[in-house]
Amino acid sequence: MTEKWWYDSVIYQIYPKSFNDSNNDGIGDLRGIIEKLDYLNRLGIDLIWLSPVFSSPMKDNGYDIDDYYAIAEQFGSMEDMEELIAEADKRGIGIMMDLVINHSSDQHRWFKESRKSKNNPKRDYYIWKEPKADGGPPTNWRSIFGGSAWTYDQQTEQYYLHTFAEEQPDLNWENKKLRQELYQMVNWWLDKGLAGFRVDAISYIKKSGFKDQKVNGPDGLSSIFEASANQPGILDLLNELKAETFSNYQIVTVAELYAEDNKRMQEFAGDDAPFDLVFDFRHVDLDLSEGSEWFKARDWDLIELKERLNEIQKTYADDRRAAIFWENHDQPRSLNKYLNEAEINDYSIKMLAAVFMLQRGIPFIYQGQEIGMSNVKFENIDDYQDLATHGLYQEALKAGYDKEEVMEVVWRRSRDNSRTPMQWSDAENAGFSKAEPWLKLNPNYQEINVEENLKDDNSVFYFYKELIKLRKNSPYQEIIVDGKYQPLLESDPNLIAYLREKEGERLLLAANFKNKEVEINLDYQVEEIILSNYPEFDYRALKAKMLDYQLSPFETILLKVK
Ligand code: TEU
Ligand code: CA
Repeated sequence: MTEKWWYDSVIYQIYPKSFNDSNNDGIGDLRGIIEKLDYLNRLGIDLIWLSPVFSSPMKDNGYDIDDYYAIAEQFGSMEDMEELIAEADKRGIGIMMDLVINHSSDQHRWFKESRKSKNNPKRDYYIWKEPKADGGPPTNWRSIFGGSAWTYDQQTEQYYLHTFAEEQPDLNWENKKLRQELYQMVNWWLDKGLAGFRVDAISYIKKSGFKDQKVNGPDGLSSIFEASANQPGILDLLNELKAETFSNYQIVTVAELYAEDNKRMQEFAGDDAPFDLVFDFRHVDLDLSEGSEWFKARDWDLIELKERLNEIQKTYADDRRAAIFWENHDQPRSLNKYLNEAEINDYSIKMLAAVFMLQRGIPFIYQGQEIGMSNVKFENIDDYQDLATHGLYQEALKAGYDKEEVMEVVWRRSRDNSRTPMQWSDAENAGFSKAEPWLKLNPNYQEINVEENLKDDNSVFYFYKELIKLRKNSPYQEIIVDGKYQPLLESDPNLIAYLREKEGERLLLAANFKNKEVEINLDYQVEEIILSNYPEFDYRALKAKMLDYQLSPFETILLKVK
Protein backbone atom coordinates (compact mmCIF):
# COMPACT_ATOMS: atom_id res chain seq x y z
CA MET A 1 0.00 0.00 0.00
CA THR A 2 1.52 3.35 -0.93
CA GLU A 3 2.38 5.68 1.95
CA LYS A 4 -0.40 8.26 2.54
CA TRP A 5 -0.01 11.77 3.98
CA TRP A 6 -2.73 11.03 6.54
CA TYR A 7 -1.27 7.78 7.92
CA ASP A 8 -0.11 9.41 11.16
CA SER A 9 -3.07 11.76 11.43
CA VAL A 10 -5.13 12.15 14.57
CA ILE A 11 -8.63 13.40 13.80
CA TYR A 12 -10.97 15.35 16.11
CA GLN A 13 -14.73 15.34 15.56
CA ILE A 14 -16.67 18.52 16.27
CA TYR A 15 -20.45 18.58 16.61
CA PRO A 16 -20.75 22.30 15.81
CA LYS A 17 -24.05 22.95 17.59
CA SER A 18 -22.47 21.89 20.91
CA PHE A 19 -18.85 23.02 20.61
CA ASN A 20 -18.61 26.79 21.27
CA ASP A 21 -21.09 29.65 20.90
CA SER A 22 -19.38 32.88 19.80
CA ASN A 23 -22.48 35.11 19.45
CA ASN A 24 -24.41 34.04 22.53
CA ASP A 25 -27.53 32.67 20.91
CA GLY A 26 -27.12 29.37 22.79
CA ILE A 27 -25.97 27.52 19.66
CA GLY A 28 -22.40 26.57 18.78
CA ASP A 29 -21.07 28.11 15.56
CA LEU A 30 -18.15 28.38 13.14
CA ARG A 31 -16.63 31.46 14.75
CA GLY A 32 -16.80 29.57 18.04
CA ILE A 33 -14.65 26.86 16.47
CA ILE A 34 -12.17 29.43 15.14
CA GLU A 35 -11.84 30.74 18.71
CA LYS A 36 -10.81 27.24 19.88
CA LEU A 37 -8.31 26.31 17.15
CA ASP A 38 -5.37 27.08 19.47
CA TYR A 39 -6.83 24.69 22.06
CA LEU A 40 -7.06 21.94 19.42
CA ASN A 41 -3.55 22.76 18.24
CA ARG A 42 -2.35 22.36 21.82
CA LEU A 43 -3.93 18.89 21.96
CA GLY A 44 -1.96 18.11 18.81
CA ILE A 45 -4.65 16.95 16.38
CA ASP A 46 -4.15 17.15 12.60
CA LEU A 47 -7.66 17.15 11.11
CA ILE A 48 -11.11 18.23 12.20
CA TRP A 49 -14.18 16.26 11.05
CA LEU A 50 -16.94 18.85 11.19
CA SER A 51 -20.46 17.41 11.50
CA PRO A 52 -22.68 19.11 8.88
CA VAL A 53 -22.86 22.90 8.77
CA PHE A 54 -24.77 23.18 5.47
CA SER A 55 -28.08 25.04 5.33
CA SER A 56 -30.69 22.89 7.09
CA PRO A 57 -34.05 23.08 8.89
CA MET A 58 -32.14 21.26 11.69
CA LYS A 59 -34.65 18.43 12.21
CA ASP A 60 -31.60 16.19 12.57
CA ASN A 61 -29.18 18.98 13.49
CA GLY A 62 -27.84 19.39 9.99
CA TYR A 63 -28.06 15.83 8.69
CA ASP A 64 -31.04 17.13 6.70
CA ILE A 65 -29.63 19.53 4.14
CA ASP A 66 -31.81 21.95 2.17
CA ASP A 67 -28.97 23.72 0.32
CA TYR A 68 -25.59 22.06 -0.24
CA TYR A 69 -24.08 25.36 -1.39
CA ALA A 70 -24.91 27.41 1.71
CA ILE A 71 -23.91 27.46 5.37
CA ALA A 72 -26.67 27.17 7.99
CA GLU A 73 -27.37 30.70 9.27
CA GLN A 74 -27.21 29.54 12.89
CA PHE A 75 -23.64 28.34 12.31
CA GLY A 76 -22.49 31.46 10.44
CA SER A 77 -21.67 32.50 6.87
CA MET A 78 -19.71 31.12 3.91
CA GLU A 79 -17.02 33.69 4.80
CA ASP A 80 -16.85 32.16 8.31
CA MET A 81 -16.43 28.71 6.75
CA GLU A 82 -13.69 29.96 4.45
CA GLU A 83 -12.01 31.68 7.41
CA LEU A 84 -12.18 28.47 9.45
CA ILE A 85 -10.46 26.54 6.63
CA ALA A 86 -7.78 29.26 6.36
CA GLU A 87 -7.23 29.70 10.12
CA ALA A 88 -7.03 25.94 10.64
CA ASP A 89 -4.55 25.67 7.77
CA LYS A 90 -2.31 28.28 9.44
CA ARG A 91 -2.08 25.85 12.36
CA GLY A 92 -1.48 22.83 10.15
CA ILE A 93 -5.00 21.56 10.75
CA GLY A 94 -7.17 20.33 7.86
CA ILE A 95 -10.98 20.48 7.74
CA MET A 96 -13.08 17.46 6.72
CA MET A 97 -16.75 18.18 6.13
CA ASP A 98 -19.61 15.72 6.59
CA LEU A 99 -21.06 14.66 3.24
CA VAL A 100 -24.75 13.75 3.64
CA ILE A 101 -25.82 12.42 0.24
CA ASN A 102 -27.96 9.38 1.00
CA HIS A 103 -30.82 11.81 1.57
CA SER A 104 -31.61 15.51 1.60
CA SER A 105 -34.01 17.56 3.70
CA ASP A 106 -37.66 17.56 2.59
CA GLN A 107 -37.17 21.36 2.36
CA HIS A 108 -34.57 21.01 -0.39
CA ARG A 109 -35.79 22.65 -3.62
CA TRP A 110 -35.25 19.32 -5.39
CA PHE A 111 -37.79 17.60 -3.11
CA LYS A 112 -40.23 20.50 -3.27
CA GLU A 113 -40.14 20.09 -7.06
CA SER A 114 -40.20 16.28 -6.94
CA ARG A 115 -43.38 16.12 -4.83
CA LYS A 116 -45.30 18.56 -7.07
CA SER A 117 -46.33 15.96 -9.64
CA LYS A 118 -45.57 12.49 -10.93
CA ASN A 119 -44.15 13.86 -14.15
CA ASN A 120 -42.08 16.64 -12.59
CA PRO A 121 -38.51 16.64 -14.04
CA LYS A 122 -37.14 16.20 -10.49
CA ARG A 123 -39.64 13.42 -9.56
CA ASP A 124 -37.03 10.73 -10.04
CA TYR A 125 -34.46 12.46 -7.81
CA TYR A 126 -36.26 10.67 -4.94
CA ILE A 127 -37.86 7.25 -4.43
CA TRP A 128 -41.62 7.27 -4.95
CA LYS A 129 -43.77 4.12 -5.00
CA GLU A 130 -47.48 3.25 -5.33
CA PRO A 131 -49.25 2.16 -2.13
CA LYS A 132 -49.91 -1.53 -1.64
CA ALA A 133 -53.35 -2.78 -2.71
CA ASP A 134 -54.63 -2.10 0.83
CA GLY A 135 -53.37 1.49 0.56
CA GLY A 136 -50.47 0.84 2.98
CA PRO A 137 -46.75 1.55 2.51
CA PRO A 138 -45.02 -0.16 -0.44
CA THR A 139 -42.90 -2.35 1.89
CA ASN A 140 -42.78 -3.22 5.60
CA TRP A 141 -39.39 -1.56 6.14
CA ARG A 142 -38.68 0.20 9.45
CA SER A 143 -36.94 3.57 9.42
CA ILE A 144 -33.79 3.67 11.50
CA PHE A 145 -35.47 6.28 13.69
CA GLY A 146 -38.52 4.02 14.22
CA GLY A 147 -41.84 3.64 12.40
CA SER A 148 -42.36 2.99 8.70
CA ALA A 149 -39.61 4.09 6.29
CA TRP A 150 -42.38 5.36 3.93
CA THR A 151 -44.51 8.52 4.16
CA TYR A 152 -47.66 9.02 2.09
CA ASP A 153 -47.83 12.20 0.03
CA GLN A 154 -51.45 13.25 -0.53
CA GLN A 155 -50.69 15.48 -3.50
CA THR A 156 -49.52 12.69 -5.83
CA GLU A 157 -51.00 9.75 -3.86
CA GLN A 158 -47.70 7.93 -3.61
CA TYR A 159 -45.27 7.11 -0.79
CA TYR A 160 -41.69 8.33 -0.62
CA LEU A 161 -38.84 6.45 1.06
CA HIS A 162 -36.86 7.80 4.01
CA THR A 163 -34.30 5.51 5.66
CA PHE A 164 -34.21 8.02 8.49
CA ALA A 165 -36.77 10.67 9.47
CA GLU A 166 -39.64 11.59 7.16
CA GLU A 167 -37.96 14.99 6.83
CA GLN A 168 -34.99 13.16 5.24
CA PRO A 169 -36.22 11.69 1.92
CA ASP A 170 -33.74 9.27 0.33
CA LEU A 171 -32.10 10.52 -2.85
CA ASN A 172 -32.48 8.20 -5.84
CA TRP A 173 -28.95 7.16 -6.78
CA GLU A 174 -30.26 5.27 -9.81
CA ASN A 175 -30.80 8.70 -11.39
CA LYS A 176 -27.63 9.70 -13.27
CA LYS A 177 -28.53 13.39 -13.43
CA LEU A 178 -28.97 13.47 -9.64
CA ARG A 179 -25.58 11.81 -9.19
CA GLN A 180 -23.92 14.34 -11.51
CA GLU A 181 -25.42 17.20 -9.47
CA LEU A 182 -24.03 15.64 -6.29
CA TYR A 183 -20.56 15.19 -7.80
CA GLN A 184 -20.54 18.80 -9.00
CA MET A 185 -21.33 19.94 -5.44
CA VAL A 186 -18.61 17.73 -3.92
CA ASN A 187 -15.98 19.16 -6.28
CA TRP A 188 -17.17 22.70 -5.54
CA TRP A 189 -16.44 22.10 -1.87
CA LEU A 190 -13.15 20.31 -2.50
CA ASP A 191 -12.00 23.33 -4.54
CA LYS A 192 -12.38 25.36 -1.31
CA GLY A 193 -9.45 23.46 0.14
CA LEU A 194 -11.07 20.80 2.29
CA ALA A 195 -8.80 18.05 3.59
CA GLY A 196 -11.49 15.46 2.97
CA PHE A 197 -14.92 14.15 3.89
CA ARG A 198 -16.66 11.90 6.33
CA VAL A 199 -19.41 10.31 4.21
CA ASP A 200 -22.72 9.87 6.00
CA ALA A 201 -24.92 6.76 5.95
CA ILE A 202 -23.51 5.77 2.57
CA SER A 203 -24.40 2.06 2.98
CA TYR A 204 -28.00 2.81 2.04
CA ILE A 205 -27.71 4.41 -1.41
CA LYS A 206 -28.35 1.16 -3.31
CA LYS A 207 -31.69 -0.56 -2.80
CA SER A 208 -32.13 -4.08 -4.16
CA GLY A 209 -35.79 -4.02 -5.04
CA PHE A 210 -38.75 -2.97 -2.96
CA LYS A 211 -40.09 -6.09 -1.33
CA ASP A 212 -41.18 -6.87 2.22
CA GLN A 213 -38.48 -8.32 4.47
CA LYS A 214 -38.89 -10.71 7.40
CA VAL A 215 -40.81 -9.04 10.24
CA ASN A 216 -38.51 -8.71 13.24
CA GLY A 217 -40.42 -6.90 15.94
CA PRO A 218 -43.79 -6.25 17.61
CA ASP A 219 -44.23 -3.22 15.34
CA GLY A 220 -44.78 -5.67 12.47
CA LEU A 221 -41.97 -4.10 10.47
CA SER A 222 -38.66 -5.41 9.16
CA SER A 223 -35.14 -4.03 9.32
CA ILE A 224 -34.29 -1.79 6.40
CA PHE A 225 -30.70 -3.08 6.43
CA GLU A 226 -31.72 -6.36 4.72
CA ALA A 227 -32.92 -4.55 1.60
CA SER A 228 -30.81 -1.45 1.52
CA ALA A 229 -27.45 -1.74 3.30
CA ASN A 230 -24.33 -2.52 1.26
CA GLN A 231 -26.46 -4.07 -1.50
CA PRO A 232 -25.02 -5.65 -4.68
CA GLY A 233 -24.12 -2.88 -7.12
CA ILE A 234 -23.32 -0.33 -4.45
CA LEU A 235 -19.61 -0.44 -5.28
CA ASP A 236 -20.32 0.67 -8.86
CA LEU A 237 -21.98 3.81 -7.50
CA LEU A 238 -19.28 4.45 -4.90
CA ASN A 239 -16.45 3.92 -7.40
CA GLU A 240 -18.15 6.38 -9.75
CA LEU A 241 -18.40 8.89 -6.86
CA LYS A 242 -14.66 8.44 -6.18
CA ALA A 243 -13.66 8.67 -9.84
CA GLU A 244 -15.73 11.82 -10.41
CA THR A 245 -14.58 13.58 -7.21
CA PHE A 246 -12.23 12.30 -4.47
CA SER A 247 -9.65 10.70 -6.78
CA ASN A 248 -8.77 14.09 -8.28
CA TYR A 249 -7.66 15.57 -4.94
CA GLN A 250 -5.04 14.82 -2.25
CA ILE A 251 -7.66 14.26 0.44
CA VAL A 252 -8.73 11.65 2.93
CA THR A 253 -12.20 10.09 3.02
CA VAL A 254 -13.88 8.06 5.73
CA ALA A 255 -17.24 6.38 5.18
CA GLU A 256 -19.89 5.57 7.72
CA LEU A 257 -20.87 2.05 6.79
CA TYR A 258 -23.19 -0.57 8.18
CA ALA A 259 -20.61 -3.08 9.36
CA GLU A 260 -20.67 -6.63 8.01
CA ASP A 261 -18.13 -9.42 7.59
CA ASN A 262 -14.47 -8.57 7.11
CA LYS A 263 -14.32 -9.36 3.39
CA ARG A 264 -17.30 -7.11 2.64
CA MET A 265 -15.77 -4.29 4.71
CA GLN A 266 -12.46 -4.61 2.84
CA GLU A 267 -14.28 -3.91 -0.43
CA PHE A 268 -15.03 -0.40 0.80
CA ALA A 269 -11.65 0.77 2.15
CA GLY A 270 -8.18 0.83 0.62
CA ASP A 271 -6.19 1.98 -2.41
CA ASP A 272 -8.51 0.46 -5.01
CA ALA A 273 -11.68 0.87 -2.96
CA PRO A 274 -14.09 3.84 -2.85
CA PHE A 275 -12.87 5.18 0.49
CA ASP A 276 -9.58 5.50 2.36
CA LEU A 277 -11.16 4.55 5.68
CA VAL A 278 -14.43 3.18 7.00
CA PHE A 279 -16.05 3.46 10.41
CA ASP A 280 -16.73 -0.10 11.50
CA PHE A 281 -19.33 -0.18 14.30
CA ARG A 282 -18.91 -3.74 15.49
CA HIS A 283 -17.26 -2.65 18.79
CA VAL A 284 -19.54 0.26 19.68
CA ASP A 285 -22.90 -1.45 19.22
CA LEU A 286 -22.12 -4.61 21.21
CA ASP A 287 -24.47 -3.33 23.95
CA LEU A 288 -27.44 -3.28 21.55
CA SER A 289 -29.89 -6.10 20.89
CA GLU A 290 -31.15 -7.05 17.43
CA GLY A 291 -34.43 -6.16 15.72
CA SER A 292 -36.93 -3.46 16.54
CA GLU A 293 -36.08 -3.64 20.24
CA TRP A 294 -32.45 -2.93 19.36
CA PHE A 295 -32.32 -0.57 22.33
CA LYS A 296 -32.76 -3.46 24.82
CA ALA A 297 -29.58 -3.75 26.88
CA ARG A 298 -27.43 -6.63 25.64
CA ASP A 299 -24.89 -8.16 28.02
CA TRP A 300 -21.33 -8.33 26.82
CA ASP A 301 -17.98 -9.02 28.44
CA LEU A 302 -14.40 -7.96 27.93
CA ILE A 303 -13.61 -11.08 25.89
CA GLU A 304 -16.32 -10.14 23.40
CA LEU A 305 -15.14 -6.53 23.24
CA LYS A 306 -11.60 -7.77 22.53
CA GLU A 307 -12.92 -10.16 19.86
CA ARG A 308 -14.63 -7.28 18.08
CA LEU A 309 -11.67 -4.90 18.37
CA ASN A 310 -9.41 -7.65 17.04
CA GLU A 311 -11.81 -8.43 14.16
CA ILE A 312 -11.64 -4.78 13.12
CA GLN A 313 -7.83 -4.78 13.35
CA LYS A 314 -7.73 -8.01 11.29
CA THR A 315 -10.03 -6.54 8.65
CA TYR A 316 -7.85 -3.51 7.96
CA ALA A 317 -4.45 -5.07 8.67
CA ASP A 318 -1.45 -4.77 6.32
CA ASP A 319 -2.49 -2.60 3.40
CA ARG A 320 -5.42 -0.74 4.92
CA ARG A 321 -6.17 1.39 7.93
CA ALA A 322 -9.06 1.22 10.40
CA ALA A 323 -10.80 4.41 11.46
CA ILE A 324 -10.57 3.77 15.19
CA PHE A 325 -12.97 5.48 17.58
CA TRP A 326 -14.76 5.06 20.89
CA GLU A 327 -17.30 7.86 20.51
CA ASN A 328 -19.13 10.06 18.04
CA HIS A 329 -22.25 12.25 17.94
CA ASP A 330 -24.52 9.18 17.57
CA GLN A 331 -23.03 7.17 20.41
CA PRO A 332 -23.35 7.57 24.17
CA ARG A 333 -20.11 8.48 25.93
CA SER A 334 -17.57 5.60 25.96
CA LEU A 335 -16.92 5.97 29.70
CA ASN A 336 -20.51 4.97 30.44
CA LYS A 337 -20.60 2.26 27.80
CA TYR A 338 -17.44 0.39 28.78
CA LEU A 339 -17.20 1.17 32.52
CA ASN A 340 -19.55 0.96 35.49
CA GLU A 341 -20.51 4.49 36.44
CA ALA A 342 -19.03 4.07 39.95
CA GLU A 343 -15.71 3.09 38.39
CA ILE A 344 -15.27 6.09 36.11
CA ASN A 345 -12.12 7.71 37.45
CA ASP A 346 -8.82 9.13 36.30
CA TYR A 347 -7.24 5.67 35.98
CA SER A 348 -10.09 3.99 34.11
CA ILE A 349 -10.57 6.94 31.74
CA LYS A 350 -6.87 6.89 30.86
CA MET A 351 -6.93 3.09 30.50
CA LEU A 352 -9.65 3.43 27.82
CA ALA A 353 -7.68 6.25 26.17
CA ALA A 354 -4.51 4.16 25.88
CA VAL A 355 -6.30 1.00 24.67
CA PHE A 356 -7.98 3.13 21.97
CA MET A 357 -5.12 5.38 20.87
CA LEU A 358 -2.36 2.75 20.63
CA GLN A 359 -4.18 0.47 18.21
CA ARG A 360 -3.24 0.43 14.52
CA GLY A 361 -5.38 2.85 12.51
CA ILE A 362 -6.42 6.48 12.38
CA PRO A 363 -7.82 7.65 15.73
CA PHE A 364 -10.94 9.84 15.79
CA ILE A 365 -11.33 11.68 19.12
CA TYR A 366 -14.84 13.04 19.70
CA GLN A 367 -15.23 16.47 21.31
CA GLY A 368 -15.10 16.18 25.12
CA GLN A 369 -13.63 12.67 25.08
CA GLU A 370 -10.23 14.25 25.65
CA ILE A 371 -11.35 15.70 29.01
CA GLY A 372 -13.43 12.73 30.19
CA MET A 373 -16.96 13.96 29.49
CA SER A 374 -19.67 11.42 30.33
CA ASN A 375 -23.37 10.67 29.83
CA VAL A 376 -26.07 13.00 31.04
CA LYS A 377 -29.27 12.00 32.85
CA PHE A 378 -32.22 14.34 32.26
CA GLU A 379 -35.22 13.30 34.36
CA ASN A 380 -37.68 14.62 31.80
CA ILE A 381 -37.87 13.22 28.24
CA ASP A 382 -38.68 16.78 27.07
CA ASP A 383 -35.16 17.84 28.00
CA TYR A 384 -33.91 15.59 25.19
CA GLN A 385 -33.70 17.26 21.76
CA ASP A 386 -32.62 14.39 19.51
CA LEU A 387 -35.37 13.20 17.13
CA ALA A 388 -33.91 9.66 17.24
CA THR A 389 -34.23 9.69 21.05
CA HIS A 390 -37.89 10.63 20.78
CA GLY A 391 -38.34 7.94 18.11
CA LEU A 392 -36.64 5.45 20.41
CA TYR A 393 -38.85 6.58 23.33
CA GLN A 394 -42.02 6.01 21.30
CA GLU A 395 -40.75 2.62 20.02
CA ALA A 396 -40.01 1.47 23.57
CA LEU A 397 -43.43 2.61 24.87
CA LYS A 398 -45.11 0.84 21.91
CA ALA A 399 -43.08 -2.27 22.71
CA GLY A 400 -44.70 -2.24 26.16
CA TYR A 401 -41.90 -0.78 28.27
CA ASP A 402 -43.17 1.47 31.10
CA LYS A 403 -41.91 5.05 31.42
CA GLU A 404 -39.27 4.23 34.07
CA GLU A 405 -37.82 1.42 31.91
CA VAL A 406 -37.87 3.69 28.85
CA MET A 407 -35.99 6.45 30.64
CA GLU A 408 -33.33 3.85 31.56
CA VAL A 409 -32.98 3.14 27.83
CA VAL A 410 -32.82 6.86 27.02
CA TRP A 411 -30.19 7.49 29.69
CA ARG A 412 -28.09 4.63 28.37
CA ARG A 413 -28.47 5.17 24.63
CA SER A 414 -29.68 8.67 23.74
CA ARG A 415 -27.49 10.42 21.20
CA ASP A 416 -27.86 13.58 23.33
CA ASN A 417 -25.42 11.94 25.78
CA SER A 418 -22.62 13.07 23.47
CA ARG A 419 -24.29 16.32 22.36
CA THR A 420 -24.42 18.24 25.64
CA PRO A 421 -22.45 21.50 25.32
CA MET A 422 -18.67 21.24 25.46
CA GLN A 423 -17.47 21.93 28.99
CA TRP A 424 -14.85 24.72 28.76
CA SER A 425 -14.87 25.92 32.39
CA ASP A 426 -16.94 26.00 35.59
CA ALA A 427 -18.32 29.43 34.57
CA GLU A 428 -21.96 29.94 33.63
CA ASN A 429 -23.06 27.42 30.98
CA ALA A 430 -19.60 25.81 31.21
CA GLY A 431 -18.16 28.72 29.23
CA PHE A 432 -19.99 27.38 26.15
CA SER A 433 -22.32 30.38 25.87
CA LYS A 434 -23.65 33.37 27.76
CA ALA A 435 -27.15 32.38 26.67
CA GLU A 436 -29.25 29.36 27.63
CA PRO A 437 -27.73 26.51 25.58
CA TRP A 438 -29.98 24.74 23.04
CA LEU A 439 -29.49 21.51 25.02
CA LYS A 440 -29.01 21.39 28.77
CA LEU A 441 -25.51 20.96 30.15
CA ASN A 442 -24.19 17.97 31.99
CA PRO A 443 -24.17 19.28 35.60
CA ASN A 444 -20.71 17.72 36.12
CA TYR A 445 -19.18 20.59 34.12
CA GLN A 446 -18.24 22.16 37.44
CA GLU A 447 -15.59 19.44 37.88
CA ILE A 448 -15.10 18.12 34.34
CA ASN A 449 -13.99 20.97 32.06
CA VAL A 450 -11.13 22.12 29.85
CA GLU A 451 -9.87 24.77 32.28
CA GLU A 452 -9.48 22.21 35.10
CA ASN A 453 -7.75 19.81 32.72
CA LEU A 454 -5.29 22.42 31.47
CA LYS A 455 -4.33 23.31 35.06
CA ASP A 456 -3.52 19.71 36.06
CA ASP A 457 -0.38 18.12 34.56
CA ASN A 458 -1.88 14.68 35.21
CA SER A 459 -5.23 15.41 33.59
CA VAL A 460 -6.99 13.30 30.97
CA PHE A 461 -6.24 16.07 28.44
CA TYR A 462 -2.47 15.80 28.91
CA PHE A 463 -2.69 12.00 28.79
CA TYR A 464 -4.39 12.24 25.38
CA LYS A 465 -1.80 14.85 24.37
CA GLU A 466 0.95 12.39 25.37
CA LEU A 467 -0.67 9.57 23.41
CA ILE A 468 -0.92 11.83 20.34
CA LYS A 469 2.72 12.84 20.80
CA LEU A 470 3.74 9.17 20.88
CA ARG A 471 2.10 8.73 17.47
CA LYS A 472 3.37 11.97 15.96
CA ASN A 473 6.71 12.81 17.45
CA SER A 474 8.45 10.08 19.41
CA PRO A 475 11.00 7.29 18.91
CA TYR A 476 7.99 4.92 18.73
CA GLN A 477 5.89 6.77 16.16
CA GLU A 478 6.67 4.36 13.28
CA ILE A 479 5.73 1.32 15.33
CA ILE A 480 2.48 2.86 16.59
CA VAL A 481 1.40 4.26 13.22
CA ASP A 482 2.49 1.41 10.99
CA GLY A 483 3.50 -1.55 13.14
CA LYS A 484 1.73 -4.88 12.99
CA TYR A 485 -1.02 -5.35 15.59
CA GLN A 486 -1.00 -8.65 17.46
CA PRO A 487 -3.55 -9.36 20.18
CA LEU A 488 -2.40 -11.15 23.36
CA LEU A 489 -4.36 -12.81 26.21
CA GLU A 490 -7.52 -12.93 24.04
CA SER A 491 -9.30 -15.24 26.49
CA ASP A 492 -8.31 -13.32 29.63
CA PRO A 493 -11.48 -11.89 31.25
CA ASN A 494 -9.70 -8.97 32.94
CA LEU A 495 -6.87 -7.78 30.73
CA ILE A 496 -6.47 -6.18 27.32
CA ALA A 497 -2.98 -6.65 25.86
CA TYR A 498 -1.56 -6.30 22.40
CA LEU A 499 1.76 -6.00 20.65
CA ARG A 500 2.76 -3.40 18.08
CA GLU A 501 5.70 -4.55 16.03
CA LYS A 502 7.86 -3.15 13.23
CA GLU A 503 11.27 -4.26 11.96
CA GLY A 504 11.95 -6.32 15.06
CA GLU A 505 11.02 -3.57 17.52
CA ARG A 506 8.10 -4.36 19.82
CA LEU A 507 5.80 -2.35 22.03
CA LEU A 508 3.42 -4.04 24.42
CA LEU A 509 0.26 -2.41 25.75
CA ALA A 510 -1.13 -4.05 28.88
CA ALA A 511 -4.34 -2.72 30.40
CA ASN A 512 -6.24 -3.91 33.44
CA PHE A 513 -9.89 -3.43 32.44
CA LYS A 514 -11.10 -4.11 35.97
CA ASN A 515 -11.26 -2.32 39.29
CA LYS A 516 -9.13 -4.94 41.05
CA GLU A 517 -5.54 -6.17 41.08
CA VAL A 518 -4.75 -8.58 38.25
CA GLU A 519 -1.59 -10.59 37.54
CA ILE A 520 -0.01 -10.36 34.12
CA ASN A 521 2.58 -12.97 33.08
CA LEU A 522 3.92 -12.75 29.54
CA ASP A 523 7.19 -14.06 28.04
CA TYR A 524 8.53 -10.70 27.06
CA GLN A 525 11.47 -8.93 28.61
CA VAL A 526 10.83 -5.34 29.55
CA GLU A 527 13.30 -2.89 28.01
CA GLU A 528 11.58 0.45 28.57
CA ILE A 529 8.50 1.75 30.37
CA ILE A 530 7.10 4.33 27.95
CA LEU A 531 3.77 5.33 29.47
CA SER A 532 1.64 4.57 32.51
CA ASN A 533 -1.63 5.91 33.92
CA TYR A 534 -0.11 5.67 37.41
CA PRO A 535 2.44 8.49 37.27
CA GLU A 536 3.09 7.97 40.95
CA PHE A 537 4.44 4.45 40.41
CA ASP A 538 8.17 3.59 40.22
CA TYR A 539 8.68 0.99 37.47
CA ARG A 540 12.42 0.55 37.78
CA ALA A 541 11.94 -2.95 39.25
CA LEU A 542 10.27 -4.00 36.00
CA LYS A 543 13.25 -3.17 33.77
CA ALA A 544 15.23 -6.00 32.19
CA LYS A 545 12.84 -8.49 33.80
CA MET A 546 10.26 -10.80 32.24
CA LEU A 547 6.78 -9.30 32.39
CA ASP A 548 5.51 -10.90 35.59
CA TYR A 549 3.66 -8.14 37.39
CA GLN A 550 0.57 -7.30 39.36
CA LEU A 551 -1.44 -4.57 37.72
CA SER A 552 -3.35 -2.23 40.03
CA PRO A 553 -6.99 -1.40 39.24
CA PHE A 554 -7.21 -0.09 35.63
CA GLU A 555 -3.39 0.15 35.54
CA THR A 556 -2.21 0.53 31.96
CA ILE A 557 1.38 0.40 30.83
CA LEU A 558 3.05 0.79 27.46
CA LEU A 559 6.35 -1.07 27.37
CA LYS A 560 9.20 -1.60 24.93
CA VAL A 561 9.85 -5.34 25.07
CA LYS A 562 11.93 -8.03 23.40
O1 TEU B 1 -26.05 7.96 11.04
C1 TEU B 1 -26.33 6.82 10.25
C2 TEU B 1 -26.76 5.71 11.10
O2 TEU B 1 -26.71 4.56 10.76
C3 TEU B 1 -27.45 6.11 12.33
O3 TEU B 1 -28.68 5.44 12.24
C4 TEU B 1 -26.76 5.67 13.58
O4 TEU B 1 -26.43 4.32 13.52
C5 TEU B 1 -27.77 5.97 14.66
O5 TEU B 1 -27.89 7.36 14.68
C6 TEU B 1 -27.31 5.44 16.00
O6 TEU B 1 -28.33 5.75 16.94
C7 TEU B 1 -25.79 9.11 10.24
C8 TEU B 1 -25.42 10.25 11.16
O7 TEU B 1 -24.24 9.92 11.87
C9 TEU B 1 -26.57 10.48 12.11
O8 TEU B 1 -26.26 11.52 13.03
C10 TEU B 1 -27.76 10.91 11.27
O9 TEU B 1 -28.88 11.04 12.12
C11 TEU B 1 -28.08 9.85 10.19
O10 TEU B 1 -26.93 9.41 9.48
C12 TEU B 1 -28.97 10.48 9.14
O11 TEU B 1 -28.22 11.42 8.42
CA1 CA C 1 -24.02 30.88 18.19
